[in-house]
Formats: sequence, C-alpha cells, structure tokens
Amino acid sequence: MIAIYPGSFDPITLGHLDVISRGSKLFERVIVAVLRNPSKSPLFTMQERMDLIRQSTSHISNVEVDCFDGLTVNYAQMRGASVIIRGLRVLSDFEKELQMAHTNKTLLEEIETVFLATSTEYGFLSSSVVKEIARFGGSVDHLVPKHVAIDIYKKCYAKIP
Ligand code: COD
Repeated sequence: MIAIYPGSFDPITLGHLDVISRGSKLFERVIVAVLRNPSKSPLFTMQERMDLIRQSTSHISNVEVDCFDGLTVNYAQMRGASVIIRGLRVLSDFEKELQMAHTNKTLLEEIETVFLATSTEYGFLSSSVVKEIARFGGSVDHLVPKHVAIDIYKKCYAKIP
C-alpha cells in the first residue's frame, strides 16, 4: 500500500521525520509530498525544502520526496496512493485534521487518512516554532536535523553555533 504524507515542510523538523520514519514501517512506500502553495511566502524554496527532506530521509529506503500543485486527493490518485498520513499533536490539530480528512473523503471516496500521534517529545514542535526561535537568535539544534539547522541559521542571518 502506498501512502502520501503531504505538507508544507518549511522546513522539515524532527517531528515530521518521526512521522515519516514510523509511517515507513506501516506502508510499502511513503511519498513525502510538498505542496507548492503560491499564496504563502515560505522561508525555504520548494527545491530547498525537497532537498532538506531528501537528505533527512536518505537512510529510509521506501521513502520518496516529491512536490505537487492543487488538491492533495488528485495528487494521491495520480500516484496510486490510497492513504494520506497526517500527524496529530494537540487538540487543535485534531479539529483541523478531522475537517481536512472529511473534506478529502468527499472529494475521493477511496482515500483513507491515517493519523499518527506525535511522539511525546515532539508534541510542541512545528516548522513555525523552529523559524521563530531561529529568527530571534535561539538554537534549533535539538528540533531539526543538523543540516537543516545549518541552513536555517544561514537564512536567518544568525551565527552558526
Ligand atoms: N509531530 C507530529 N506531527 C507533526 C509534527 C510533530 N511535531 N509537526 C507537524 N506534524 C504534522 C502536521 O500535523 C501535519 O499533519 C503534517 O505533519 C505536515 O505539517 P505541515 O505544517 O508541514 O503541513 P501543513 O499542515 O501546512 O499541510 C497542509 C496541506 C498542504 C497538506 C493542505 O493544506 C492541503 O492538502 N492542501 C492542498 C489543497 C487541498 O487538497 N485542500 C483540500 C483539503 S482541506
């Protein structure tokens, strides 16, 4: 069974990586799919985000990285995926994610959304938190893979510790 794990990944964090790693044990193939969203101004370009995910997941053989435009369900169908993986951290995630899962189901009956509960140590972690810490000069070394931290420091003009 093929699963897609769609998201913004701006940038990938240890929380995302944990979901990818656990998802790769549940499904034959996991496609990490980065949404090309023209209405957002990401810190990292699409190519940079994909490269960072590729480097972070190079040790997991059944993980692929790709990007997509438009509806997630259309992309899933095009790639032959029957499952959408999403991560759950806090109660507010649940409301948003359930609504998204229901919406996707109305668009494509065959698609199933599988929720993976965050590992306890990453419950607070998001790409936004990482960017905010780095912008104010804090260390994100414990929140993202090492090569991602280096690139964030460069982007935020902070000093590499
Ligand atoms: N622990 C566990 N899970 C985590 C963690 C963590 N620390 N951090 C993030 N996650 C999960 C998030 O809950 C989410 O499930 C996933 O990882 C990706 O997170 P982000 O923030 O990188 O990506 P999102 O949530 O912005 O991605 C949203 C989509 C791009 C998937 C969505 O907007 C979408 O499907 N857009 C396409 C248009 C569409 O199809 N719309 C109809 C559906 S509403």
